[in-house]
Amino acid sequence: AFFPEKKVTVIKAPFNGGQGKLGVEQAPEKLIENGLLDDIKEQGWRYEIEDPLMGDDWRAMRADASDVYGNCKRPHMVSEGAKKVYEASVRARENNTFPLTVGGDHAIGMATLLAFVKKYPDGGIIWVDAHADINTPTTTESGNLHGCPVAFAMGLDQEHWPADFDWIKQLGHFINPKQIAYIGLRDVDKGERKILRDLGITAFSMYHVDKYGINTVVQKAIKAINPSGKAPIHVSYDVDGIDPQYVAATGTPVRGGLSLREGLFIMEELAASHLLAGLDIVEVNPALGPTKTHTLDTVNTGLSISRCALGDTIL
Ligand code: NNH
Ligand code: MN
Ligand code: MN
Ligand code: MN
Repeated sequence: AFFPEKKVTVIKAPFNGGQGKLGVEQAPEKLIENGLLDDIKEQGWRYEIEDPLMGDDWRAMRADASDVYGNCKRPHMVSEGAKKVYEASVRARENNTFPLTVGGDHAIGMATLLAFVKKYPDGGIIWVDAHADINTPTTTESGNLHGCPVAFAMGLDQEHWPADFDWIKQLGHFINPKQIAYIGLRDVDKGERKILRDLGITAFSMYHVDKYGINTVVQKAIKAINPSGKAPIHVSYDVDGIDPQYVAATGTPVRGGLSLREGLFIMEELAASHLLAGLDIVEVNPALGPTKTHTLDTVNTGLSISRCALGDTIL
């Protein structure tokens, strides 16, 4: 077992610099308010909390209009936030606790992935998302760095990185295109499609979920990233992978997504495999629900993802 002590490190990442909409930074508190920590305890895990972004003036950083590099918006802010989440994530890995990182926007995914492969160079990664988040500073159309974390973690297009990201180059490791698989894609930019094709990255779009069913898709994804069947698996879960009918309170909803059950099945199956070794839950934005009910549904979906990850099957 990867976590003999059954201890979770909840890494709060109330970060919003990777995209344009305020409110996503409220998610860690909202999830905790609605029972995240009680759930963890009830499922037989102990926990500790890390709050690596505490104490910095993120509002001032966000307001700094000079923080632009080419197309990229707020590279300094994103780099600072990601570095702090990376360090907290490395500490959790060193202590062999289960890192549950709660965003915030998905820019912090570069941090959790890099900490994961530092500990487990041959680990597998599943990225659940409507989007591929593999834009580079060159391909990004929006300039939002939450659309780029996989490219940074893979070391793509380094010649065009803002200098703020030198710390990633200096780590001396990146993730390998063979060690990641996507589930849930349905809004992939042109430049991203080319990268996915050129690098031969395993990607299951909603078309594949419809065609094969979610069970087969999860089995295929596990096999692709973990041919030995023994490697640990980290999941970076953007809640917008699930359909907006269940997850309306998120910054870039895309229709035609995973059903709530399909979205939870992914985590149930990985928990049952005993290979799951870390989870990010990102892009819950409590400020964006059209009604309070929508916001609560979204928060509850985040909580369900966490419970499925840490639990065994019901029977
Ligand atoms: N691909 C778009 C971009 O790079 C959208 C990214 N938005 C996300 N990603 N929510 O998960 O801006
Ligand atoms: Mn997304
Ligand atoms: Mn994402
Ligand atoms: Mn079991």
